[in-house]
Amino acid sequence: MMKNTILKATSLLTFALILTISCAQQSPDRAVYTFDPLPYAYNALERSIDAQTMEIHYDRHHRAYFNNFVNAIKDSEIDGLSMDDIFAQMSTLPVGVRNNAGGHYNHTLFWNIMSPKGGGQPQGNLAAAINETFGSFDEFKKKFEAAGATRFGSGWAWLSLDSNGKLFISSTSNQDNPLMDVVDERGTPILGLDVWEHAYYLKYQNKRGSYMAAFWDVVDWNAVAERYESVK
Ligand code: MN3
Repeated sequence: MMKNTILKATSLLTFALILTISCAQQSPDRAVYTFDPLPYAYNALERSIDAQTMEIHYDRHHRAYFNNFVNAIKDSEIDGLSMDDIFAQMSTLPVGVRNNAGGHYNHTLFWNIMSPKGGGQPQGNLAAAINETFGSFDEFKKKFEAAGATRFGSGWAWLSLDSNGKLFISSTSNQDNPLMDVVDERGTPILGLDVWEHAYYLKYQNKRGSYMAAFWDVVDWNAVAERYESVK
């Protein structure tokens, strides 16, 4: 009788332990990956980026990166981690994850730092930090455009904050970004420009410089400043 009770108690305890472990593995704040709607119409940035390019870029290129990313990590150990945590261990992951995780994150950032109400100049703390780091807004733009122009082949130009909260400009190849542990200059990007030919070829053909110059007319400096304040 006594033995039976102990056995019952033991199996109840084992059951409770298994339940606890399986609950812990499915953490309630598990990150969810989403392919968010474009925050404006395809033709909203027409003065710099034509509607057909926007549609193909968002609905085909970005959507493919997103789908491939989700499929590549499905049921793996990193499924559910935040993008930041995935980028921090990029060097240990397959190249397919690197390209598609980067492709998804980079494009999401890109859409959200542009707006039909964009253009002009940054204000406040961000403007002060840009002036202090690069000398002036015009000098900053020159250096940023140079980073995009000298990126051979496909990649991105970035304005990021390093771990000391200091601004820096860099460029990365393919779909890499400054959050990845595989890049030389690491930080948190607050502004990014896609310099892949698919981002500009229909309107600008091979004139990457003209595309980069036109980009400033649609940069949403309020959105960039918000990112700056939240990272700083
Ligand atoms: Mn792209």
